[in-house]
Amino acid sequence: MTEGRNVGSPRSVALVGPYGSGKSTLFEALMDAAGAAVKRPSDPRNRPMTTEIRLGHCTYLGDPWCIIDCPGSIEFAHETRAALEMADLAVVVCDASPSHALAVAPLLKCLADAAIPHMVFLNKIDRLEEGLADTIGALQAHASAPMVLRQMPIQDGGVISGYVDLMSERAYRYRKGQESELIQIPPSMMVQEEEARIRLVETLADRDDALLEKLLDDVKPTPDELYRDMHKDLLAGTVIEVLLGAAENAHGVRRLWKALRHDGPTLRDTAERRLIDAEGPPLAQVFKTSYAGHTGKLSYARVWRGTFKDGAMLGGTRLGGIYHTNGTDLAKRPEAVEGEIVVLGRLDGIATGATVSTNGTPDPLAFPEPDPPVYALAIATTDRKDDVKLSGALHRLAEEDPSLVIEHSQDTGETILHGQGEMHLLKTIEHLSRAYGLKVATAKPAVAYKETIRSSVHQHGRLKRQTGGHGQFADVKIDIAPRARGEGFAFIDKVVGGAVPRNFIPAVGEAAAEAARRGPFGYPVVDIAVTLVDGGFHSVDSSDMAFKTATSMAMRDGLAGADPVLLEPIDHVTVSVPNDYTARAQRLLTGRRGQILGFAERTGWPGWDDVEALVPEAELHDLIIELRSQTLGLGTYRKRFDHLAEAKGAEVKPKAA
Ligand SMILES: Nc1nc2c(ncn2[C@@H]2O[C@H](COP(=O)(O)OP(=O)(O)OP(=O)(O)O)[C@@H](O)[C@H]2O)c(=O)[nH]1
Ligand SMILES: [Mg+2]
Repeated sequence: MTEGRNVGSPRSVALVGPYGSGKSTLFEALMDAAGAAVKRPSDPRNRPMTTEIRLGHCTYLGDPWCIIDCPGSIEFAHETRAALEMADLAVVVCDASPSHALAVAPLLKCLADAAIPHMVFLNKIDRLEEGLADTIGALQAHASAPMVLRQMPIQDGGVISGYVDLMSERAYRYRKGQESELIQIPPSMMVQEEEARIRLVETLADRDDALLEKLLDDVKPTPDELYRDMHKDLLAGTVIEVLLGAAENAHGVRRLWKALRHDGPTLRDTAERRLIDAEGPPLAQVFKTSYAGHTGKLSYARVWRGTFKDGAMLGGTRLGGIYHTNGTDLAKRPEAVEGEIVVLGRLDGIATGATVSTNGTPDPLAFPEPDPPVYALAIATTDRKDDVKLSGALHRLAEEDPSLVIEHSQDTGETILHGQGEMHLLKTIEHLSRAYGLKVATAKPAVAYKETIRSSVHQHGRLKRQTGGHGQFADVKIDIAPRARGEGFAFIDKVVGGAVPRNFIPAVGEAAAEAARRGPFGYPVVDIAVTLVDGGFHSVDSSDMAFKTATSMAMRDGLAGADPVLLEPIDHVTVSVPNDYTARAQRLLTGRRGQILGFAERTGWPGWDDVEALVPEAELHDLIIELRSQTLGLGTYRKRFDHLAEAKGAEVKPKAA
């Protein structure tokens, strides 16, 4: 058996997988096995959900590693996606029960699409009730490559007490929190073991002619040959290696460590995959930004090439500190070497995703875009004095979290946070309070209603005021008419014979447009044409002001009499769900006044459907919450504004003046 390939540079592994599958527990078990100190939750049975990545620097059998514990919740998926971009390998941690397989599907697809090498760790086998073959079968349905179970469980009175490693053909008995004990393969398992091993070798031989020849000649390949193949297949994504264990008891953790060492890609493999030249000036890429009290801006980065020393100039910015971190504490380092994941201090002006070098500004490297937001809240400071502070804090928040979008709505005047779900925004608001001392009130964002008119009117507006010496006089006659939806506001001047002198006409146009900003229901009036047809003036008492006032009066009375109606925004919504849930998604949309346009297979997603519908925006606020709760958290949607439609029904209330 080889003692691992000579890899030198630190390697990085991201622990990913569905929410609650045991990634953080496994992270701690891996760190323990490597003899590295790690902070544990006060009550391991009641672990908090992971919402931010956690780095674990350690050495295993002489090799340096950085393990990244990633959030599993879809609401923090961008944090995970960014970490994956830096990793040599992803370990997909999932519950070993077959009923959890569907929850892993989007992640397996994401890893295959992004060509990120990955293996699977089936966790919680201590309470597995079904056969593992069912789990592999269920997972295989969502995988892009054949899955091979590398370990065969040893059953003992209904529990899994150990395993046979099919590549080295060694058997181990689990010992809680300790290294497993090497044992003889139970004689009763010999036949089964041989069959399982042949299946594994056959899968590997599909991509290796030399191995296939051996198989045909009945020559037993050496473990080294198998390791080599597994490494190659893992790198190419042509086989998905499956390991098993129980993180909580540290079962299967050392086996996983060895698989990482033997089969996992090296920094060079990853650099090649990401098209990064081996030769060239030092190069690092930032994948996370955070602000921490007195330390200031911190940029999490992986060094793709060369070495960075503290104080170096990176494209005009002086590097102010290099650290390792476990999420809470920072440990200062003199330098960051090739392959390392580090935290770089005070890289002002350098954004998440950017590349840095000691030699000018390097070419950018690919970096994932966050998913469009699906949930929004309007926020306001509880103390108006904090408004300026809030705007600064929001600016930083957006820098720290690319999956957060901050909008100052022109239509409603609200400040709106758009994010990935309720928990995401809750965490954001908590962060505002903790890091910036800002208390904000939240509300469902107001819908940007509009209004229009359904009939034409002719309206006369006349201002005649005599106060002391100088008076005010203006007279306008306007036609207000509806225009087709989407045509907007128009002002037309049809005055003949100087009834309203040229120089006052712009004032009439401005006042008409101004009056249309707030119609009889309190919302902006759209799709109307205002035509000035006639009027009158006084050579002394007429002014721009007088004409504006007369026009406003005419508009106010005219709009009220022109059969006004509220318009509500209707969005084109595409809901994506596994096709078991298609009917449910349709019901959910019709229950929200949605008009179903149809459904079709989601492009590139076998087994998923896209349901298209037109849905009033007023009904979309908590759509994601209900959708997720009805689809094991898998359903998602995107939307775009489609049109304004006359609002019918009691759900639309006129805006208070
Ligand atoms: N029975 C059993 N429970 C486990 C095992 N590993 C983890 N758990 C439990 O599963 C729950 C979730 O564990 P975490 O490690 O927080 O899961 P996670 O994947 O990090 O969760 P998120 O980060 O929120 O996605 C906890 O209650 C753990 O105690 C295991 O091997 N066996
Ligand atoms: Mg976790």
